[in-house]
Amino acid sequence: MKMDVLALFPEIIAPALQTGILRRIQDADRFSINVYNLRDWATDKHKTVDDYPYGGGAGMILKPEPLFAAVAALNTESDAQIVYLTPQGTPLTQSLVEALSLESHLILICGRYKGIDERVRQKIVTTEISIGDYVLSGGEIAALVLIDAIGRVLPGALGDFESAHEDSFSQDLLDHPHYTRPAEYEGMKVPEVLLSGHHEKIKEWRHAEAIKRTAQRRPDLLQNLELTDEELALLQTSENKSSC
Ligand code: 9D3
Repeated sequence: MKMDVLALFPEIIAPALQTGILRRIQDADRFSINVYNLRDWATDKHKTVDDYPYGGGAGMILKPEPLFAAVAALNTESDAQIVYLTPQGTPLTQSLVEALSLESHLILICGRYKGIDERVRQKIVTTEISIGDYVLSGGEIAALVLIDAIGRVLPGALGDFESAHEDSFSQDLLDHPHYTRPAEYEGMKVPEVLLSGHHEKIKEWRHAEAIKRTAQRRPDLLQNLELTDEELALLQTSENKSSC
């Protein structure tokens, strides 16, 4: 996967690329990413990248020329998906992350101010993505979210332990509770089953906790799943409806 990022504040993005999984997959040549300052494609002596909106109103708009020039310079094979991060985009999901991770070349455009000139969207943007219904001050942090999510699903990103650990159904559920030593902390005990060494029982307990927690906090996630009778029975007991 090759990725190019166009931003007015590249310094928000660059340091995060030198940490953890993102650093590892770049070192392993699984992922090649470069972050560019859109100002590098401004043509006047003041390096202007924005201008006033036609029709008036507050806020500035990113000019078309630097964006067209930057994408032309970076999309040399003409095979890149051009992704614009915008509150008006398709909400980001794990399946969209997985689909994008199969692309060979992504060019991310991070907006600032009121956004970009509409003609850039019409002519060169192929995909518009939002990371959720809240207001950020620009696209850089949204791009970082997308980069991080894509990076960790690329081949070789997760160690054997991490990838083997995920069993088939746990992917669509919230996590079960986790504990580490000590077995008792200030009177709070780790559930007995986890200390038992009984792997089948532990697996069942974790699955049950994941189902209950998902029902409690994110019932919308269960709508898409076909629950077994045993799983449905877990959700009937009244204690799950109030506590947790
Ligand atoms: C308050 C101004 N908004 C009027 C409807 C427009 C607006 C423009 C630009 C709001 C935020 C932004 C900057 N945000 C992004 O560039 C952005 C974003 C976001 O704010 N939320 C979720 N996903 C994304 S992706 C890019």
